[in-house]
Amino acid sequence: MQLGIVGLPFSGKSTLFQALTRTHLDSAAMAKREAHVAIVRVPDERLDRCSAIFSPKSTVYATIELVDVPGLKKAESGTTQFTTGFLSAVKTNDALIQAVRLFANDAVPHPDGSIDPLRDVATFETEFILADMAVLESRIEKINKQIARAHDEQMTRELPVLEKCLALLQAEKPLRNEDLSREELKILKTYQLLSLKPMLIALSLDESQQSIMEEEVPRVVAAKAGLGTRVVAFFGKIDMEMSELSAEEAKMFRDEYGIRESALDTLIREAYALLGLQSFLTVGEDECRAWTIRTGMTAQEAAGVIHSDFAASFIRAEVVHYDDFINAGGSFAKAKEAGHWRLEGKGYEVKDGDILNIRHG
Ligand SMILES: Nc1nc2c(ncn2[C@@H]2O[C@H](COP(=O)(O)OP(=O)(O)O)[C@@H](O)[C@H]2O)c(=O)[nH]1
Ligand SMILES: [Mg+2]
Repeated sequence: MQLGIVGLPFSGKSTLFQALTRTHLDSAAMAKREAHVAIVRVPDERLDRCSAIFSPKSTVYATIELVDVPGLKKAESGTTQFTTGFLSAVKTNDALIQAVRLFANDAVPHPDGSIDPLRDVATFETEFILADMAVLESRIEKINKQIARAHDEQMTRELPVLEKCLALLQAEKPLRNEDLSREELKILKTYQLLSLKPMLIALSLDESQQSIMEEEVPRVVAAKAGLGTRVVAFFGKIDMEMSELSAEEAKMFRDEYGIRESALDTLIREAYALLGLQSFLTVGEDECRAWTIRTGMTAQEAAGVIHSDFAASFIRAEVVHYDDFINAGGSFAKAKEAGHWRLEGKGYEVKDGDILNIRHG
C-alpha cells in the first residue's frame, strides 16, 4: 500500500513525512524536488502482545510506503501550478494524505497569502476533477468512434459508467465520495482517476492552536468528510520532535500536551479505515506476523496473501480471534476449551484481529 503526501508548498508535508517515518531530511534533501520515499511499519498492539507471549525469532509488522510528493510550483500569475510530473506521480498512490495548513508562521508565508483550509482543499479538488474529466472525455470520444465502426461488447459496457462519472465530475463531485458498485470500480480502475483516490485531509496545526483546532476541525469535517474522505488534525512540529524520542519519552510528552496518540497511529488507523483494510495475525515460536487484507476477504484469499501456493492447496483455517485468545490467558488450549477455536472453510470471511493457522495440502 502506498500513501502519497500531497499539499500546497509550505503546508507541512515534509514535516509530516519526517514525523511518520522517523527520518531526518536535511535542508539539501528538502530543497531537491524529488519524491522522498520511506517504508513505515504499521503500529500494532495486538502483534506486540502476541510477540511478548511467544518470544518468536522474528516479529514482522505490516508495512506501508509513504511518499512525500513534490512538484507543485508557484506560477508567475501567482496561482499554484500542478505539473504533469506531479499528477503522474500521484496516479500510482493507493490513497492520498493532503496536508492542509492551519499553522501560522510568518517566516514561511502561505503561498496564497492567508490561512484558509477549505480554499486549499478546494484547490486540489478542482485540479483533480479537471484532470479526471480530461481522461474520461478523451476515452469516451474514442469509444464512441470505435463502436460506431464495429460493435464492441467491452466498450459498450464501459461507456455508461464513464458517462455517469463524467456527469458527477461536471457537477464538481469528486468520485471518491460516490457509492460506486464493484463492477463500476473495476471498469474505472485502469484510468487511475485522481478524484477517486481515498483522501485523508490532515490539518497541520501549531501546538499553540488548541482552540483553533476545536473550531476549524469540525468545520472542515462538516464541509468535506464523506465516503472516501476523512479529516484528521496533527501537530506537525511536535510530532516530528516526538518521533525522535523513545516510546516512553514520547508518551510523557504527549500527556503533557494532551495529545492522545502519535500522528503515525492516527493516520495509519484512518488510512486503513479509508481503504477498507484490516489485519489478521499468524503466531508461533518462529514468527509472529501481521498481514494486511481488504475487508471481506475469505480465508482462502487470506491464505493467498501469505503465499500464493497456500490459496491453491487450502484445506481449512484454524481460527481464534485475538480477543478470545487474550481472554483465555494467551493459550490456544484454553481458548479451545472455552469454545473459541474453530475450523473454517475457504469461504469464511476473515475478521479484523483473527489469528489464523492455514492448513494446506
Ligand atoms: N510554526 C510552525 N511551523 C511549522 C509547523 N509545521 C511546519 N512548519 C514550518 O513550515 C515550513 C514548511 O514546512 P514543510 O514541512 O517543509 O512544508 P512542505 O513544503 O509542505 O513540505 C517549515 O519551515 C516548517 O518548519 C508548525 O506546526 N508550526
Ligand atoms: Mg517539502
